[in-house]
Parts: sequence; C-alpha cells; structure tokens
Amino acid sequence: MTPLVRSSRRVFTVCCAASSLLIAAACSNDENTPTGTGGSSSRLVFASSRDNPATFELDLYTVNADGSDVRRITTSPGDDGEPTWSTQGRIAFTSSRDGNNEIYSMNADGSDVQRLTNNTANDQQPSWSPDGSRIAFASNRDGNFEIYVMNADGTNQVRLTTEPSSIENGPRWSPDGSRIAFQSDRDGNFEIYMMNANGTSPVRLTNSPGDDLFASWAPSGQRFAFHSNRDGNFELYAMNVDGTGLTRLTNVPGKNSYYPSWSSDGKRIAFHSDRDANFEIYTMAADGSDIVRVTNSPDAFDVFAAWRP
Ligand SMILES: [Ca+2]
Ligand SMILES: [Ca+2]
Ligand SMILES: [Ca+2]
Ligand SMILES: [Ca+2]
Repeated sequence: MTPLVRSSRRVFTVCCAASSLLIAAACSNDENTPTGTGGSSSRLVFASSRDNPATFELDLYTVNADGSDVRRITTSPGDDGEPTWSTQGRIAFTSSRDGNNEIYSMNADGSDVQRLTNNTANDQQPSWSPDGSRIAFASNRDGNFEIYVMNADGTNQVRLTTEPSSIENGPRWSPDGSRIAFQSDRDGNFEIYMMNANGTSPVRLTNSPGDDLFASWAPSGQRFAFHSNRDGNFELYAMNVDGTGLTRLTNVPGKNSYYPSWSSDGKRIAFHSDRDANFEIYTMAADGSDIVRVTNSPDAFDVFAAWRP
C-alpha cells in the first residue's frame, strides 16, 4: 500500500477494529451542473487507483453522479486522497507526492496546484470554511493527531485542540462557519464532537461503544451523517446536532460503508462501500433509500467521494 493508504490504515487501525481503506471524494464540474438522480447538483470528486493497477496509488477524478464524464485531475506519484470542494470551486486534498502527507489545493480541473503544508508529520483531511478563506485539517506534527486551521494559502497555521493522549482528526466545518465537527477517542473509543471554530467548547455528540467517525454536515447545519461500527461492521448513520433523531442509513451485514458526503441541496449522500466486491462510489437519498452506484472498476479502489457545493 502507498503512503496515504498506509497512513489512513494506520490511523484507522488505531481507531477501528475492522479497519479498511477509507476515502471520499468531492465533486466539481466547471462548465455544466447536470442534474443527477434525485435532482441534486451532481458533480463529485473522488480518489481511485484505476490508472495505477500495479501500485494501487490513488489519483483524483471528477464524475457526474450518474457515472458519466469521468475526468482525471491528478497524475503525480504518491497518493492523492481526501478531496473536498470549496464553494469557490477549488479542491483541497491530501497527497504524499512530496514524501509524506501534506495538504494541497488546486482548481477543479487540476490546474494551479498549491502546496499548503510543509511538515515531516502527517497533515491530512482538509475541510474548507464555508467562505473559502480557511481550511481545517488534522496533523500529528505536535506528537499526536490534533485539529488545526490555516488560511487558504497555507499561512497562519494554528492548533485548535490540545489532547496529548488521544487522537483528534476528521475536522468538518459547519455550513454557517461557526463550528467544526471532528472525531476523538478521548473518551475511550471514537465519538463525534463539535467545537466552536476557534477550538472552544467541545461537545460530545455520539455515545456508542463502537467507533463513530467522519461527520458530514447536512446543508441545514441541523443534522450530520457519519460512519460507525456500533452494530458490528461499518454502516452510515445520521443524527441531529442536538443528539436526537438517530437513524441508520445503510445495512449490509459483512460489508462496510464509509465516508458520507451530504449534497449541497440536502437530498443525497455520497459514500464508498465494498458491498459489490471492492470499493466503489455510491449515492443514496438522505433517508438511505434509492442507492445508486456511481463507479464500476472491479480491480481498483474508488473512495473518498465528495459533492461539489
Ligand atoms: Ca506533512
Ligand atoms: Ca490529540
Ligand atoms: Ca463511539
Ligand atoms: Ca472499484
């Protein structure tokens, strides 16, 4: 496995008993915004090993939610993963192209790549502020994983959490910009927490004996999806930010679903799953119905899907 996959696996081996490759993709298309299943705006970005069959290295691609118009947008050595789209149309992502995981940004067609971090530690999991001015991310530069923020050009990198005995990662900026969701094992296993965007007042939102990971906000800011192995294998769930309204969205015993990404119209959720043999990208209605398979590359990982805002 390549470095990003290894590091993801290492993180998720620490966090999750039944760890597997995790990745999601964001979406973007420039010239058109086709209407996909369910009427949602329908460009996704995702990571795939489809063009690197010998190494399984991940590159980034964009695609319509119906599976059409796939475009490869990175070609560098190393893994490119964890892409996420800003409301201004730039994609931030994690790459090991320069030797270890760093955060980069680029236009949605792959042009104008900018390196934003430069640190021998793992810097990963970028999440844009809604106005596109800042990026939250996770890094173990200070000894273990904590949540950081920086300006969109990489300046002014500031640590938000200080929990030396636990992992804090998976930051996701709220749609109104006021809060950041993240995951931590500070209470014994991974739970979803939420804090103010300046790092104050963390609140625990989930409480399960399993690992609850990678919150994705609904555009209303009142609900979030996440993946959890609380019922045995990893499935997708959603709940309200006040802790009510827990709903299980997927149910495929023995297979896993990961990394939800809520569409900006609130109607659909993208994710990746090995339910059809290896990892492919899927979307479903926000209530878990109407699952649509987006990718079909049986010999490649297709992971880390994210919708274009
Ligand atoms: Ca680094
Ligand atoms: Ca920590
Ligand atoms: Ca838990
Ligand atoms: Ca595949």
